[in-house]
This record gives sequence, C-alpha cells and structure tokens, in this order.
Amino acid sequence: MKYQNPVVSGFYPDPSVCESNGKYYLVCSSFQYFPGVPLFESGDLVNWKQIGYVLTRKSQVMLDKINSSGGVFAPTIRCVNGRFYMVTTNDTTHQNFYVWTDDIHGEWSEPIYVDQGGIDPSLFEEDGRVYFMSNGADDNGVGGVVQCEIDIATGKKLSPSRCIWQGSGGRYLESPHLYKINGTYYLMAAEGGTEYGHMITCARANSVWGPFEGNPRNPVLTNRNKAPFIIQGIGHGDLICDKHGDWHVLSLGFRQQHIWRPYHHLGREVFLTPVQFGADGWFTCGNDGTTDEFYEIKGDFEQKPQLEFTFANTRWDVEWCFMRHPHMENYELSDEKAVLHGTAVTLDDVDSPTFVAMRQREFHMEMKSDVRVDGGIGGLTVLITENEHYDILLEQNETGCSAVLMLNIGGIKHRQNSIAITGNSAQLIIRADCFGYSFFVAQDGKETQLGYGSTKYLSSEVAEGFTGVMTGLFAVNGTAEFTNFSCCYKNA
Ligand code: 6LW
Repeated sequence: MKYQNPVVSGFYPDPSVCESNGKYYLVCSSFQYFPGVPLFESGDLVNWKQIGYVLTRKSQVMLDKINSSGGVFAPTIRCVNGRFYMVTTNDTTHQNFYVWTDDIHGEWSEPIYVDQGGIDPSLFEEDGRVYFMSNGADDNGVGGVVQCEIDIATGKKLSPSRCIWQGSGGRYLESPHLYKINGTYYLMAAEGGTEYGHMITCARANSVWGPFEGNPRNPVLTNRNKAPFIIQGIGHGDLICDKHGDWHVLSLGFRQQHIWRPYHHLGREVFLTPVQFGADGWFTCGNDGTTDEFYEIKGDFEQKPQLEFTFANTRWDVEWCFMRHPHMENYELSDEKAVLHGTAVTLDDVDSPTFVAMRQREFHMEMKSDVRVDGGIGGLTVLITENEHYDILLEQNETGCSAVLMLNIGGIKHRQNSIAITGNSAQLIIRADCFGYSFFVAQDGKETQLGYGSTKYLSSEVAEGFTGVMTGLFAVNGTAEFTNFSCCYKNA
C-alpha cells in the first residue's frame, strides 16, 4: 500500500525504533518539555499512535529553568530479552542515562547513569554483552563514535571508551546506532548537522570493535541536493526490519514552508524510507539515496493520521505536555474543560508558566476555544521559544476585558491589536496556512480579525534551537477556563 511522509508529523525529532511481539515502538527527543520522550506504538510502521511518555517523573530528569532546546536530546529505544531500554542525554546536565521497563504501557525505572560523555547514546546487545555508544571523545580524548561495554544492571563501564569510527568527513557526527545483520556489524550515523546539509552515513566491520570501513558511496541518505523540494534535512535515523523481511530507515527530516521558502516551523518530523541490501552487502536508501513523499510498503492497511484534536479525544498525559516541570496545582484538566491558574511566570520566562500544549502537526490548522478569564490573562498561543510566539488572549483588569494579539519576535514584544469585549468570555481562533497565522475573536457568532503573523518568524531558522511550534493554552496571574476546544488540520 502507498503511504505518505512524514509518518509522524510535527515536532518529534531524532526518532529511534525497535520491535517487540509484532509491534514497533518509537521514541523522540523532547528538550525542555515534560513529560519527556514521547513514546509511540505501531503495527505497520506507518500509523503511529502515541501511548505516553518515557520520562514521567521529576526524579527521572532535571528540567528546572533549563534553556529552551536544552534538556532531553536524542533517545534510543531497544528491547533486550523482553525488557525495554530508553537511553538518552540530558544535554543541560551533560549526563547520559537509561531507564527500563518490562511493561511498555507502564512506568519506567529511575535513571541509571553511564560514565561516558557525548550525545546521542545508543545500545547494542550481543550474547549477553551490552555495548554503549555515543558521539563524543574516548578515554584518550579521541573524538568520534565512542563505545564501551557496560553492565546493563548498573550502568558501570566494563571496558574503556574507545573511538570506533570518525565518520565520512561531514561535520557534526551524531546519532550512532550499531546493528548485526547477516553476520556483519553495521554502524549508521548522521553527519552534516541537523539543517539542510543533514545526511545518514554508514560503516561496517567484522567485529563489534571494528575496524569499521566507511561505505565508499556515503552518504547513504540525504536530501541536501534535492530541490526544489519541500522535504529537507533528512538525517538522524534508525534501521528497522518489518514483518515481511523488508528494511526501512525511520529518520528525522523537515518540511520547509514552500519549495521557494527555506524556513521550517513545524520542527523536525518522522520520515519512513525503504532500504535495500545489495549484493555487495551495503544498503541503499530510497530510490536514489533521497527521501520522497510517497512510497509503497507491503501490507493491506490504510494510513489514517489523526486530524482533529479535542479535550475529549485526547489524553492530558499522552498528547499534551508542559513547559519544564509543571506546578500541577495550577491545572484542573478534564474531558470537558481546562482550568488554568496563572502565576506571575509568563511565556517569555525561562521557567514553567501555566501552559499546556500539543505539537502543531500540519501547516493548515484551525485551533479554537471558548475562553473565560477571571482576572489576569488567558488565551491561545503558537510558540517555538520564549522569544518567538504569537498569543491571542483575553485580558481582564479594572476597566474591563479586552481581546489582545501579542506578536513576540526576537525578544520584541509587540501589542499588535486590542479590542474591548463584552463580559469576560469570548471564542479565540487561530487559523494557519504554510505562510502565516490569522487571529480572530468571536462574540455572539461575530468574528473580528485581530491580525496576522508570518510563520517565518516562528521557524527554526529564525528562533534557533531544536524544537518546533507548539499550540498551547496559557494563563498568567488570574484564572482562565477553556471549553469547546478543538484543533483541526488539513493535510494539504
Ligand atoms: C541530536 C543530534 C541532532 O542530539 O540534533 O539531528 C540533536 N541531530 O543528533 C538534537 O536533536
């Protein structure tokens, strides 16, 4: 059947995948957001359903007042003898750690730390021995893909850390994963940086310690020369064999706003590309080493992305998340409504404002909610960092209540428009296409447009960092009640 990329849309970067009992499991990085490390399940590699998060307790990850795009970097998921492991880096504390669970739908363990530096850690198990690799420097200071053997029960190193490969020459060697396929060890990695030059490269060896020989045709997958084309930045991936014996790479990539507009604001998303092993033992990806929008995959099923999100059809502990460690006493969340108690912390602060959000999944979106404020501020936001976000809100003070559009770009906080409303409740609406967001307030069925903000200024190219736009509800100071919420997408 034919499927369309991305297979997971919106800010879900650095995918890693494993298989267990006929199901596939996928994790992504989450940076300053909590809970950390979104976890998905799939029966076919194309339809992915988020089943929760891996890091659900404060004791598992330090996120207090960390910078945006700090915190939880690229995770790896592996299943070893029925036990799942998720290994990642807290880039703010410079710690590599893993957690485990025997129940993929349950809670995960407390963190087990590994005394090897670098980022993008991964695990490889063979005959009861577990190898831990990351992109960093070995015990002699040699940089590259660095590996040690560990005791999986304690995280203790059982060997020195040794550099096993230095890549094909691209900058930012990252995301190493090791596999044994038909008796050969394959090391796959990303190079070029997670922007337009991103790529996947590969090396192979006859021993787990190398020597690794780079594929003479590296990179094996990149969209860096594919233009004009929406899908760019393909890299950082993980290999997976499906139930028909066909290989695929699940990688990150992004969709720029238009073929002639090299900005992306939806973050790095998840792409599925077919992989073919050749007679020479090397594998190739896609048709020509690039990732396309459409591919065929074996199986009789349909691709059914979720396009409508409401309070009733989402779970607060699955699709939604918070900024850094939330103060849960400020949230009353149910199937009918969200009541947010604001504090003095705002969306502009490197802290935990009263804010609950989902990823923006597609360019074409309509998000709306009835909002009632009781003192203070409450509204809807599209936010990529504390410096770049557009907010439509109700503000109540002694003189009455207003609907306000705030455009925050590069630290400039601009009050674009403000109109008085009757009472203290109204419907707030954000409509988006690939170029911009339009903001409306409605009372008694009458809509008034408050203004417009370009998507360009909420893009990674402008805002920097590793995240994508979040669609959120927020409150500052007073209390805000949200009802009749929906966020609908058109896959155009
Ligand atoms: C991640 C690195 C990368 O750790 O970006 O795309 C970093 N590659 O591998 C953050 O997502």
